[in-house]
Amino acid sequence: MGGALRVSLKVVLVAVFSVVVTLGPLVGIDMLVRWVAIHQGEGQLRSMAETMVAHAENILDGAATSLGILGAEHVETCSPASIRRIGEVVFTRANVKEIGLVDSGGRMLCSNFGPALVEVDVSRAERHRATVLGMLPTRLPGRKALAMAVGTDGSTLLAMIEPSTVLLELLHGAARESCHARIMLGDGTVVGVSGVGFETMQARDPDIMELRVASARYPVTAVVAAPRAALMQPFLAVQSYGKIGAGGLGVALLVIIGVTMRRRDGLEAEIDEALRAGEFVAYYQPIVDAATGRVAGCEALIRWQKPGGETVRPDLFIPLAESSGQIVPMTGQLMDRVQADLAEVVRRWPDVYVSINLVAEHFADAAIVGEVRRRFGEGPLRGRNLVFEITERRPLANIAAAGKVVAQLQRLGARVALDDAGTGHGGLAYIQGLGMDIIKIDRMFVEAIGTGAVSAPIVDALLELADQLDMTVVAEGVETEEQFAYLRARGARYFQGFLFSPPLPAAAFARFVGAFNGGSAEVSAGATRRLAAGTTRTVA
Ligand code: G
Ligand code: G
Ligand code: MN
Repeated sequence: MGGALRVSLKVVLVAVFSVVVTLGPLVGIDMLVRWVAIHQGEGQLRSMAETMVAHAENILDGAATSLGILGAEHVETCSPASIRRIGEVVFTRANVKEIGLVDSGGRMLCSNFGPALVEVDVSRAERHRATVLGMLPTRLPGRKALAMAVGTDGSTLLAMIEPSTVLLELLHGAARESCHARIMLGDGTVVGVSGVGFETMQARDPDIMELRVASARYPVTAVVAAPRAALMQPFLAVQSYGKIGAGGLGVALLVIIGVTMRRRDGLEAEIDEALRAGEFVAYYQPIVDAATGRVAGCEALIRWQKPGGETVRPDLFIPLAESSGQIVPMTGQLMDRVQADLAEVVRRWPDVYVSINLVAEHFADAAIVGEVRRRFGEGPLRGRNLVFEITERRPLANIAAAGKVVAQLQRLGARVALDDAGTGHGGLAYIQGLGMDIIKIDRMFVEAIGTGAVSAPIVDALLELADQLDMTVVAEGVETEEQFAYLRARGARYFQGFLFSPPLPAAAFARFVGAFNGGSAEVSAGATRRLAAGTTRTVA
């Protein structure tokens, strides 16, 4: 039941994860493009409104200047001379159409056009500090002007400005049909509009962005508004390409993750199946003793023997088995095999040992000690026929705990070897903290022998170290006579490598031992000759 629960939880997690992986980039790119478009649009609207306000201030400044000129000249009656003078000043200013004299009640009395014809009441206009602004009627029926007075105390001068000139036209092309801009007074009175009316625009699409910029000097505000959809318009292409890209990316990610997980899951399940079917077998690579010319032992190397006859090498499944924890039952089966495969060999040659690879997980607790005792307590293989290898390629979580496991294995008569010595960082710490018996020099360093260099300093250093610590050395990956001679000359005694033999199936290994250690006549003549030659060379 717990298993079923775990499976369905996994399915849910995978589903959620898939949705996130596929939709994540899509939503992300959409939000990003929208964000850029909105910010860019907002910036555009703001700069339009600022420009419009600056323009309106400019026009109002011009009118104020004209009023200032007349005020300085004390033009404050409706005399023919005053009216002529007003006419001259109006003529020089493009946007100001009329300047009139207003009485203390706020009514226009006369202007450059003569006596006032319509009732223009400044008190209906808006007062802002010293400035009065308002949309007031003109002498043309139905036409209003932006009226401006400065400092009205008592009778004063009033400038009538053509409102269309206050509004700077900034909407062009398609924007004229979809956007809205206006200049208005502080009380909301509209001076001029460009583009479509605000209500019209809002009726079409209520999702609108609006920006207002108010003048600091006059009661004038510019309003610019646009539908958000119109702001997105220039980004639609970017957005759709982005969506296609992001969608593709999401799907590709999902496929990659899916394939990897399936392959992993698949391989994990396959390994389970193979464990049940007993498809993991051991090959044995001889380790020879150059001092005696005999086989001292071997390393058990796991192979996956598939029913079809195919043999899979450990690099393809050991790493996964390690991370999935399957390495523990796998090593258990390997130990069962070893006991069965080598029983006969050990009966005839009781000193032959087998080296078994363990991983960090085995050294985390004492379970492995029980497993070894159970399998090797009765014989024929016993503790003294065993070596356990721990690689320094991958770190041990807890050296102190591992040291206890090592000590317990040693109490059963087994020895412990540092595998791949020199390739990792932990080597010396392992030797010191774990109390190892054997150093296996990695084939990487053995390979360096005789490739032009006169000496192989790491090999020399490892041999020296082993000598000082009274540890046994096994040289791995010995392939050439030259390597063998070099190592022999420096006191190495035990050798493993293709020069002597590749890993062999159990029966072939048994014959190999027979050939070297006496008994069988079936001899690997080459290997014997090589070993003998190496021995004599150093003895001589
Ligand atoms: O034999 P071969 O060169 O294919 O081995 C490749 C690697 O697999 C070697 O590093 C060897 O140590 C590792 N290996 C082989 N058999 C076992 C095993 O039974 N257990 C573990 N943990 N590693 C093994
Ligand atoms: O990492 P470990 O020492 O457990 O791995 C030993 C592996 O090295 C064996 O699986 C074997 O296939 C491989 N091997 C053994 N002898 C030689 C050799 O002489 N040359 C090469 N290239 N590989 C070897
Ligand atoms: Mn090994």
